[in-house]
Amino acid sequence: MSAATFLEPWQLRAAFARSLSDMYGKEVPAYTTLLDVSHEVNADFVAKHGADAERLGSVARVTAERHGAIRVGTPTEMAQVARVFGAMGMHPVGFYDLRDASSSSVPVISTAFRPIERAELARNPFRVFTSMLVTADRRFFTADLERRLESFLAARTLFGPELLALADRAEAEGGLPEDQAAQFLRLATQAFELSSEPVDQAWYRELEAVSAVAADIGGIASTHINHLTPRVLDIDDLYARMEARGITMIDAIQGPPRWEGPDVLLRQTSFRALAEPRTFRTADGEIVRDALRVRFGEVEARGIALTREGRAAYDAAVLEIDEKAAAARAEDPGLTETRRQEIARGVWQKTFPATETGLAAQGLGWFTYEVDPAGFTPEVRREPVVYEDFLPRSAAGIFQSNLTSDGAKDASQEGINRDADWMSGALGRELNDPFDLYADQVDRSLAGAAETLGVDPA
Ligand code: OOG
Ligand code: NI
Repeated sequence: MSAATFLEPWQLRAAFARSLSDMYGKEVPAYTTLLDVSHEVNADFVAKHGADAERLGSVARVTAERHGAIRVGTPTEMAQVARVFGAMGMHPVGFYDLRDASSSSVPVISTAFRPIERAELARNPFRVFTSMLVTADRRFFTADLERRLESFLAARTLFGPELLALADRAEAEGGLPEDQAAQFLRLATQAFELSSEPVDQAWYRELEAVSAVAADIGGIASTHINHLTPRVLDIDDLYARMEARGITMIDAIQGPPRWEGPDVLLRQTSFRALAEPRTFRTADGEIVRDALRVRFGEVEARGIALTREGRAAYDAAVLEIDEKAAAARAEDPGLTETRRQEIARGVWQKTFPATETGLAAQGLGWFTYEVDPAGFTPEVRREPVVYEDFLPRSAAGIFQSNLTSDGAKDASQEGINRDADWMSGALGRELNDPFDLYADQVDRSLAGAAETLGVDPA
């Protein structure tokens, strides 16, 4: 018997990412275009910048890397999805509340399922941004609508018993034999296919009037992958190339501005959701064909992970850019995106040091330390830690920029409290804190380096 007859969680994760990508490429042809352009951008960037280009990940890892986004309706569904991803060595990390993320808001809270160990990330970093509807939030849903949503959601099954049983077995036994792995992957992929079942038109439209995201989640009896996002080494280049191909991108690249210093956190952009044919059942039972714009294409560039101090500086910089842009807009209502970017760059230059050494010295970014014992005197190399997570405000921007309508939010109502503890309870699992994971990675590298050098890490 060969070793391939048993698949470990990372092999399930890698195979699932490929299977999902193949399925999504068939469903959304524009995704394939995005992959082609991403490959071109990465190849050209490496050709131009040589070894430096791969400082934040080898071109092989970056080009194969994806994140997905899915949306579910209830804590029960959330706990089930956690079991499916748990089988693949993907654990919930971080809590995102998108109900209040600046001016754009959507009625969901989210976490990301991803590998958490450095070695596991290196094997395959696939991650999935997972959102769940907050039906109890009165700013979005009346008590009556909440009740009807809850009964609709309670009556559907997103993940069948066979899939969940295989997931539990994989998690308990550290993988699955080949035939069960194949079945697990088939069922898991199927769970995220776009269903061809007719959508109840009146119900979908009623929810859509409140929030298009609520309709996408609670208006249909199944779920689907919303987008799969490739990673690029130069997102500004990608943006320009997509526009040159006639694909209209959203107005801005979300996250930090382009500037001369090191890339931090995450920069993302997307193209507007495409019209996809769907069938609806009308109130008189008639089946009609129509189209929905829900699924879009997104791309991202990842930078250095920031410490808590670095993140606080980032959050303050984002607010300052908002204020400055608002003031500039008050003087000139036609403020261009280019001008806004200039404002952002100005704020960046005074917030962040222009070098990795500066980021490390000021304790703003995370770095690991490896000892290269090859030389006569061992050399300690500093390596940046890549940001593996998401940004709530960018996420809200990505959600919102692709919606056809703003929906209706009743600001006179009180929201309902949802936090990381609540999410952890819903998942029935520990919710990892991203800062703790980065700190742990750094501590381990320091301990390893100290051991190699034979010194006390303190
Ligand atoms: C998720 C939007 C957020 C990201 O990369 O920040 C997101 C969604 O549309 O379901 O994917
Ligand atoms: Ni995304």
